[in-house]
Amino acid sequence: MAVAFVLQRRIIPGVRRFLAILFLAIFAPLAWPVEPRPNIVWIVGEDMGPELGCYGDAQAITPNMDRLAREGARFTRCFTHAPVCAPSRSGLITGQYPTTIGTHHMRSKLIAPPATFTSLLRKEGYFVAWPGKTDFNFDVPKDAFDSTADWTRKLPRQPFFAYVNFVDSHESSIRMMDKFERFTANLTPAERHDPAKMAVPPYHPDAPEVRRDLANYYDLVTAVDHKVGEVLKFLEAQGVASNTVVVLTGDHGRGLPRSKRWVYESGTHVPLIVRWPGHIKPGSVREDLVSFIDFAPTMMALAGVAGPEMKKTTRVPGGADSAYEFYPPMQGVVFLGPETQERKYIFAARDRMDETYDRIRAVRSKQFHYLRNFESQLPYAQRIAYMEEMPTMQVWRRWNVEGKLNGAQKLFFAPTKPREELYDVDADPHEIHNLADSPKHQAVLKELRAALDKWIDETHDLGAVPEAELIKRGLVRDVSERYADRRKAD
Ligand SMILES: [Ca+2]
Repeated sequence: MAVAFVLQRRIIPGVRRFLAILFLAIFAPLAWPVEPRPNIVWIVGEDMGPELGCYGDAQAITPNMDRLAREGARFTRCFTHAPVCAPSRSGLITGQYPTTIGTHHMRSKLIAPPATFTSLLRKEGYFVAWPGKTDFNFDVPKDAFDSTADWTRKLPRQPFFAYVNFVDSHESSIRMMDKFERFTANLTPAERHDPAKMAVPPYHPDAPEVRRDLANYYDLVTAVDHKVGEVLKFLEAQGVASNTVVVLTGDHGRGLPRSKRWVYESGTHVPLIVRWPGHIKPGSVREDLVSFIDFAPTMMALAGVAGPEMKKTTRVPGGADSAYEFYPPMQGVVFLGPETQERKYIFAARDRMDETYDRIRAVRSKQFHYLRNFESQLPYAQRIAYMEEMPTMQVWRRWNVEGKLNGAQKLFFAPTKPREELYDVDADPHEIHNLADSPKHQAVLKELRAALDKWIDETHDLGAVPEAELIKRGLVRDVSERYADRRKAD
């Protein structure tokens, strides 16, 4: 009796418990499915603005990107915080303004960068694949990526974050015929743009060179579109499209003068399309403001890391002797999922471009764009050797000398800049009618002026600190040698 009692009370329940645990281990995932964390894919068109069919651009031939917009959300007001490659990417990957961390000059070299969001994703178990461009204004930290191999041929293990950057549409391909021909080799005659039919922005001269540059740019965007189609097909063929968030954007506006390198709409406005099956309604349109600075915290939120996690500070090596003992936390807000926060303004900055110094700051609300020229004594049209190679820039200068430019086209060659610029971007999308002195717009001018002052203060904008001082403080390396020849050439 005693043995039977022990069996019944101790051993049998033990076996039952074991069997019950075994049953749960085998069948629980089937009975209560837990949704796996999504894969994330970023597709970036180099120097690609929102000149896409889905953005209402009748000149564009972009069927794959248009389809992606029909299957996801199209964001109408997404902007980079910096209208040029490296400062733009440094903010994308750190979630911090280049003007805060010291990557605001194009180019420069930050000595002790803050954590990249990709390294944080890796800590959360994500596999990070980042083939191609790593133009961050700092050396790639060892913990940033798992792989730099081409993941579009062999899918990484899940969950993954995978990046792809199509350089086809970079400004150099507009003017370098060997590159242009290579990237557009697969375009059909019907996909090629006729220069005679291109719409020329009112600030550029209507010259054959400008029309040719524009047509080439649109051809290159179509070439990017082909590659976007291949990536989407690959995700579908691999059976992961339904659990993959696809984010499509550019790195800043198109590579033409007064677009790339300028904080106007033409330089900062970028496409943003996000497809997230089951979470984003197909064909939806988001009209709220989104900044590139929001991308890093949003990716962390997609990976299931709560917003407050991202608000922790990251210690910087160097301690009290370096410019900052602590880097500030990620500065953006989340724009996808339940933690979404709507922002009131986006901010953008332009500092030294290659060998040429300037300092401009901008703040934009949904309707108005305010620019402050800290170096108003300098003209817009300072020479930047790399930009001077573009046929549009050359003919623009030539027509200026020849007295062939009209009012809007001449603005770029004014000997000085106004201290402030204000544009109603709904009424004046090309930003050629400065409203800073308009009596009717003084309230909005004051509002945006104050918003910019607050941002400069709160984000510890380093723009006022001379680069030599940043070098002395040990924040960045001296890269001036790189541009010495160009200065001499001028
Ligand atoms: Ca770029």
